[in-house]
Amino acid sequence: MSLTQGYSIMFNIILFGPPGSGKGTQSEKLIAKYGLKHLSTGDLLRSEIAASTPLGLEAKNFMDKGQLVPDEVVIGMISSALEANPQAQGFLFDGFPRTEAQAEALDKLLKLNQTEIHVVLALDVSDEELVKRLLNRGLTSGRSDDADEKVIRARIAEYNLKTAAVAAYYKKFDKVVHIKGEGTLDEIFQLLSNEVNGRMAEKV
Ligand code: B4P
Repeated sequence: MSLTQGYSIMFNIILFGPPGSGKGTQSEKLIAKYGLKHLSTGDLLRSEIAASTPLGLEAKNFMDKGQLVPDEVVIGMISSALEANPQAQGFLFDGFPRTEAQAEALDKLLKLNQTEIHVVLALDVSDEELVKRLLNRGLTSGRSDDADEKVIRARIAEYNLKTAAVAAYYKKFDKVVHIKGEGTLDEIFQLLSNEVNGRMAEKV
């Protein structure tokens, strides 16, 4: 693969936060503004489930219980997605990495292509607001993991147990910026855009 063609202008973002913090929602706006390739492991897994592939059937068992899908499955998916997009100007990683092992694997994959993560935007939202948003989405999304408060709380617990460590990992490299994830969509998008603009300007 050759991601290196776009290296000089490449900008890679991780949009980070607990389930329901607005990652998917804000990703749509960020990719439209900055022309990045959106890679959402949640979306990729749901496509596999919809197509009833063996990978999807395995993943569904974990997702329905609010648990993370095994690292090797999602790392393989991201590796293939990177290879499939050699012309990308940069990537927006949404919902990935979710464990320290995934973060280390992503760093290695990007390094192989002479690029790196430039900023980790971490959305902060209270647990009660997360539960409220996801139950609300569950009314229309048809997602089994949004339908039951017990599963939603299991997802939040899984985040605290395994995923919060990813922010600590990137803090060592001074890449994490915390953003208040409560407010209107436009207010939050403005805060995110200000950070991206600042980091992009530093890079030039
Ligand atoms: P994901 O698909 O990543 O989804 P998510 O965390 O549930 O939601 P997201 O954060 O994107 O939702 P948003 O707030 O935008 O993961 C699903 C599952 O897949 C995981 O539990 C896991 O099992 C598996 N998985 C995925 N990636 C994995 C990985 N790397 N490793 C292992 N397993 C993995 O939206 C939530 C709701 O809030 C929406 O209805 C939205 O409209 C609303 N909302 C957003 N912003 C708002 C605001 N400012 N105010 C009010 N409401 C708002």
